[in-house]
Amino acid sequence: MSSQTDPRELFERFAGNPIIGAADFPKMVNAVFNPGATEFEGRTLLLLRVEHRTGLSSLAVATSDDGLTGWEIDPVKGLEPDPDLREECWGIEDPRITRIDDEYFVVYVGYSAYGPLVSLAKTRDFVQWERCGVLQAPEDKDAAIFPVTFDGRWALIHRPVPAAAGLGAHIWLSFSPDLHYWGESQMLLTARRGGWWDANKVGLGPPPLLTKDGWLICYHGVRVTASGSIYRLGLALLDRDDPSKVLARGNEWIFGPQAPYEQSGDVPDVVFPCGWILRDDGDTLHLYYGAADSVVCVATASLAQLLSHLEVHPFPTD
Ligand code: M1P
Repeated sequence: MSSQTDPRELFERFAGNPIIGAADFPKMVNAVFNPGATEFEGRTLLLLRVEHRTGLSSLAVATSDDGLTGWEIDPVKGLEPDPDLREECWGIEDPRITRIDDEYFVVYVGYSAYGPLVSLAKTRDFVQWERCGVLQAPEDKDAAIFPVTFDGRWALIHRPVPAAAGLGAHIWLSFSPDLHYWGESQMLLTARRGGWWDANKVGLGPPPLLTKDGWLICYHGVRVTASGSIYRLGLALLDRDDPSKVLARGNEWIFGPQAPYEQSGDVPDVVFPCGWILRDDGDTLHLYYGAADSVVCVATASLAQLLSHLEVHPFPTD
């Protein structure tokens, strides 16, 4: 079985991809993709976006001992949209999990009748959930909180979309004293312009990862072409103590749709990660992503190599 990976790439696709698909569910569903990821009770836990045959999504849980094989869909754990909440009347999508001690802070997209928005729910067991409400009004998505506070303020990365066309969709940073009231909003990473691979639209992938060099960010950039959009991934680095300072940003994408399961599906040419896990050796990074808005996949990289890549790829001005 080929891993479909160019040996010069930083990420190596798992040869057993896709690791989870619609056929793994006892009930008929349309697609499974864009998983959040964490470690839970000694296993790898993925919080999967399950798109039902209504078109609306909910979140389900799958676990594995090694994070690669033997995935088991949990019949009980997960999060359903609350039918009484207008903020998620069209489903819930694309969860990012931040673990703080024994609590899991899940920032997800609520698909409201007024557009996609950013909501938070907390859990300790993925069965009982405490909904904490809307963090950012529509249109906003691709969000996650940092696992630490900065001068007593929580920090949220998110991606609002301006109402006016042509202004681009950029990654922002906001702060909160209490996870409820958000402000001090500022631009963090702009979508580039013109011919760049990440021109016009970018969005956060997994939650930021603290490394020896600062917070590592993986984001998606969207290139619009004559035959549709291409979703690829890039890297940036933020200051450890002040995440509003961008220390580095790669010029080149570091992962893009190449395998057949990424190039064809409900939305072709999409790789869309919402979770990653740094393994116990401190270097092996497992990136969990949705492929073509249809299936769940994993790719592996060396954290040291990702950081070296950022060292030799200067932050461009434009
Ligand atoms: O279809 C690709 C992705 O499109 C949207 O992402 P974004 O708004 O960041 O471009 C989301 O609907 C996402 O779920 C989807 O995978």
